[in-house]
Amino acid sequence: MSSGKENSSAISEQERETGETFRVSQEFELAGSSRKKLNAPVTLGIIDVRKTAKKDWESAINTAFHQTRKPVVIRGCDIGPCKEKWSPEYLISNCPPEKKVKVHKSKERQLDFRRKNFIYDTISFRHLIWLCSGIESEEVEEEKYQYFWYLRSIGEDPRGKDVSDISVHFPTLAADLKIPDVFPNESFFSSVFRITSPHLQLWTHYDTCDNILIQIRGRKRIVFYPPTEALNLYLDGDKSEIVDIDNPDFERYPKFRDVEHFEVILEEGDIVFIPALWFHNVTALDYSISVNVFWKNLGEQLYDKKDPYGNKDLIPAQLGYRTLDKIIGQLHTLPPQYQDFYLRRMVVRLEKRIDELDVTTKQESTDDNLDA
Ligand SMILES: O=C(O)CCC(=O)C(=O)O
Repeated sequence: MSSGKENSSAISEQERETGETFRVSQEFELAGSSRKKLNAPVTLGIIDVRKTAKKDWESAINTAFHQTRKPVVIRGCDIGPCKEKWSPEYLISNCPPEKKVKVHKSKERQLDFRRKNFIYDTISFRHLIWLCSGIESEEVEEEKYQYFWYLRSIGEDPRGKDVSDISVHFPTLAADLKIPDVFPNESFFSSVFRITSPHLQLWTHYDTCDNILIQIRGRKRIVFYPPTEALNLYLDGDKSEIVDIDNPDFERYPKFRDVEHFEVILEEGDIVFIPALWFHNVTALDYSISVNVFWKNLGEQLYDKKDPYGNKDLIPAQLGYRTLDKIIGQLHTLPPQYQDFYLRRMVVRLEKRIDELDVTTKQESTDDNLDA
C-alpha cells in the first residue's frame, strides 16, 4: 500500500552517498525465512484469521500466548484504516506542526549501544516523517541522506520518564488504529510508535512485558532467540553484544554459532506476538511504521513501577541480582583461585536448578501454522 514515492529512491541515494550497500536485503526478498546461514532459522508460525474458523484461530492465539509462549504471526486482522491512510503526507497533516519527538540519529544503519554510534536528538514529528520516508521536502534536503533515524519509545516527559501511549500523544492518528483484542484491557502498559529509516537495525534485546508489533507501512525482518539461549547471546544487561547477527565474529562469539533462532518478515498488516523474555533483533527493510503494544502478563506487583519502557527486570530478578553482587563481594576476600572455584560450584547449583525447572529448550518448528 505504500506510495511508490516513498523510500526506495532514498535507499539508493543513501547507498550512493555512503558507499554502503545493504548486503542482506536482496537475500531476504528472495529467500525469506528459509535462508541458510549459521544454523538455519526456523520459520515462525502464522495464524491467518481470514482463512480459519474463529474458534480455531482464537485457540491458536491462546495456545501461543499462554501455553507455548512462542512468537507467532497473526495475519489478516482488522487493524483499522491506518494501513490505507498513513501516507507520509497524511501523517504530517494529522499531527500538530509543533509536535516534537525524541529520536536516535546515526550515520550507521546498525545501532550499536556499546560503541554508541548514534546520538539522541529531538526533532519535529513532520521532520522525522520527511527524513525517514524520503518524500520531497525542502526543509530536510540537506540531512536527508546523511543519517538513519529511529523514533524512540517514550512519552512526553522531557526526562523520558513517562510511558508512551499513542492515544494520548497522537490522538488523531490513534483513531485510525484498531488494536486487536488479544489481552485484557486492564493489563495494558503502553503503545509505542516505531518509525524508522529504511535498513535501520535495532540491537538484539528482550522486554519484560508481553507485546505485539503491528506492522503498518513497509516490511520488517525480525530474528528471535528463545530465552533459553540467554547463555549464548553474550549479553550486556538486556541486550546482546553481537551487533552484526548475520556476520558474527565467531572467534569472539563461538557460542553464537549454534544458537537456535526464528525469523520472520512482517508484511504490512501483519502482527507479531513477542512474548516477554524472547530476544529479538529488528531490521526495517523499508521506511517502516509499526505500533508496539505492551501489556503486563503477570501480577502487577512483580513489575518495577519506575519502568517507562516495559523492559526492566521483574522485581524478584532485581533482588536476585542484588544478592548475586553481594555474593561476589563476599568472595572477594579470597584469593582468585578460590573465588574461581566457589563461583564454579555455585554455577553447578544454578545449573541443577535450571535442569529441575525443565523448561523445554528446543522449540518445536511450525506445525502450528494456520495459514493454509
Ligand atoms: O520495531 C522496532 O523497531 C522495535 C520493536 C521492539 O523492540 C519490540 O517489539 O520490543
